[in-house]
Amino acid sequence: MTNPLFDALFAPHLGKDTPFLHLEDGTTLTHDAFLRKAAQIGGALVELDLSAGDRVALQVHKSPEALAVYAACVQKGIIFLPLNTGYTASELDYFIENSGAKLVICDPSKENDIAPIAERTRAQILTLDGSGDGSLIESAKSQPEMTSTTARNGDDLAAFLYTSGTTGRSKGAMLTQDNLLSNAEVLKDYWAFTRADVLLHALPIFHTHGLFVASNVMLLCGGAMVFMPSFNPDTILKHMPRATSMMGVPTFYTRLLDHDGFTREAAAHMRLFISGSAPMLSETHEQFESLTGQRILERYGMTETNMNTSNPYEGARKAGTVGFALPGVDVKICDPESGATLPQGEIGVIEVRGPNVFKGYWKMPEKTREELREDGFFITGDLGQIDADGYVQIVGRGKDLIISGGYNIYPKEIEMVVDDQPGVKESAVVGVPHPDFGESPVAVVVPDGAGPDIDQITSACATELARFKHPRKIIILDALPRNTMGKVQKNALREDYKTLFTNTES
Ligand code: MCA
Ligand code: AMP
Repeated sequence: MTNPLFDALFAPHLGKDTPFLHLEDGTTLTHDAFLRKAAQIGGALVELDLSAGDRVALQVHKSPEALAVYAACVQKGIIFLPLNTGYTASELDYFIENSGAKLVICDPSKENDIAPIAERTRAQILTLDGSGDGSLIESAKSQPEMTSTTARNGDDLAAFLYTSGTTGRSKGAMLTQDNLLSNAEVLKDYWAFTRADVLLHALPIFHTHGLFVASNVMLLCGGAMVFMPSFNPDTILKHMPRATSMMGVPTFYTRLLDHDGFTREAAAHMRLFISGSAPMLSETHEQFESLTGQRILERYGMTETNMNTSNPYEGARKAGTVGFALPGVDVKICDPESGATLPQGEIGVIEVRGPNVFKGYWKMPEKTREELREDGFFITGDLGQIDADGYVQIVGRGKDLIISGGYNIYPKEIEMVVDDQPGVKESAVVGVPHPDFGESPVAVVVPDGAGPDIDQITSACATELARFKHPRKIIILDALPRNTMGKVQKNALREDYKTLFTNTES
C-alpha cells in the first residue's frame, strides 16, 4: 500500500520533533504536531463520508490548520481544491458547482453567503478561521492522532487549481500526485534545499507558488518555514535573522527595496531569494544586487505545469530571463499558427512537456485538447525565446492576461461584468504598468444612450469580482480602437494609458 505524495512529503516526519512552522505568536509547530493535527482532520473528513477522489473546496485564511487540511486530503486521497480568499460568493458558486465539491470549508464570516450555494449543490459545509478554530476543528478533536493512509497511484489526482481563461470561464487544472511530487523533487535539488533551511513563507497557500513550490519543497527537504499570514515587510525583516531563504512575487521585492530596514546586513546570511509568478523588471534585479550583493533567482511556472524553468543556483542568474528548462522538462518555442518548432533565437509560443504537466481541465475535454497536445506538450500562451546560452526569456503573452501582484486577471471576466451594466455599449480591459503591482487593470468603456453610471459599474465589480480584479481606473471613450478586421486593438489602449499609474499617485 503506497501513496507516493504522502510517503514523500509527510510520512518521513511522523514522530519527528523537528521544527516545521514558526508562527507569528512566537511558537513553533513541530512536524509531528502538524501531522497529528492533519491525522485528526483526515479522520473527520472520512467520518463525513469523504473518500478518495472526492473534492474538498477550501476558502480560508492562511493557518497551520489550513495546510493540515491539504496534508489530510493527500493522506486520504481526497482532491484538494484551495480557493483565493478574495473570491466573492458569485465566483465561489461556479467553483463549488463545477468541481462537484462534497465539502466546502470556509471562514465563519463567509458561512452565510456560502450556505445557499452548498445547499443547492448538496455540499456539506464546515468552518475554519484564521486562528485555527471552527466547526472543522471541533469535529477533528475527537479523532485519533494517527490515521491510516489511503493507497494511491502517482497518476491519481491530488488537487484541482482553478485558473481563469481568455473566455472568462475558469478551468479546473487537474494535478496528479506525480505532477506535484516530481516538481518538488526537482526544485529541492535544483535550489539546494536541505533540512537546515528556514524559508520566509509570506505567500498565500491557495496558489501553486505558496502551496506547491514553497510548502512541498520545504516538506520534502525537512526544513522549517516562518509561516506568516500575509506579506508585511516589517514582519519579514523581523524574521530574516533566523531565515535562510525566501520565495516571493516581484511586489515582495520592490516593497522590500522601498523599506529602510532592508540593508545588506539584514540580507547578509540569507542564501537564496527566489522570485516568480510575474515578470521581474531588470531594474529590480539590479537594484537588489547593488543593495544586498545577492542576485535574485527568477523562475517560471504555471498552475497547469508547476515550475518549468529556473535560473541556476550555481552559475549565472540572468536578469530578464527565467533560466533553463528544469531537469526532466522539455521546453520549445513554436510558431503560434502552425505549432512548428522555431529555430533557436526566434520568438514564439512557449510549449512545455514533462512529469510536471497536468492531466487536463476538469470536465473540459475540448479545452484540454486545445491546450494540451497529444504528444504531451502544453501550449502555455506565453511568448518567449531561448538565447544562445539556453536561457529562456519571456517577451510577452499571446493570451489576454493581466498579472497584478502575482494574481492573474483575465480581462474578459471584468468586461463581462462591465458590459452588463446599463449605459454601457461595450468595454475593453487592459493591463498597464503599476509601480507596486507590476500591472493593473484599466477599463475603457464606450457609452450607450445616456451613458453609464460609474458608481454602478464599481459596485457591480465589487459584488461579482474579487477585489484584486477591480479596475483601478474607468475611462470613458467614444469608440474603441479597432483594426480593419474589426478587432479591438488592445495594444493601442495599453500604449495610450501606459503612464496612467506611473505618472501619478495611484
Ligand atoms: C491585494 N490587493 C490587490 C492585490 N493583493 N490588488 C491587486 N493586486 C493584488 N495582487 C488589494 C487589497 O485587497 C487591497 O484592497 C488593495 O489591493 C491594496 O492592498 P495591499 O495591502 O497593498 O495588498 P496586500 O494585501 O499587501 O497584497 C499584495 C501582495 C499580495 C502581497 C502582493 O497580493 C500577494 O501576496 N500576492 C501573491 C500572489 C501569489 O501568490 N501569486 C502566485 C500565483 P483595498 O484597496 O480595498 O484595501 S501562482 C502562479 O502565478 C504561478 C504558478 C507561478 O509561477 O508562481
Ligand atoms: P498562473 O496561471 O497563475 O499559474 O500564472 C502563470 C503565468 O504567470 C504564466 O503563464 C506567465 O505568464 C506568468 N509567469 C510566471 N512566472 C513568471 C516569470 N518569472 N516571468 C514572467 N511571467 C511569469
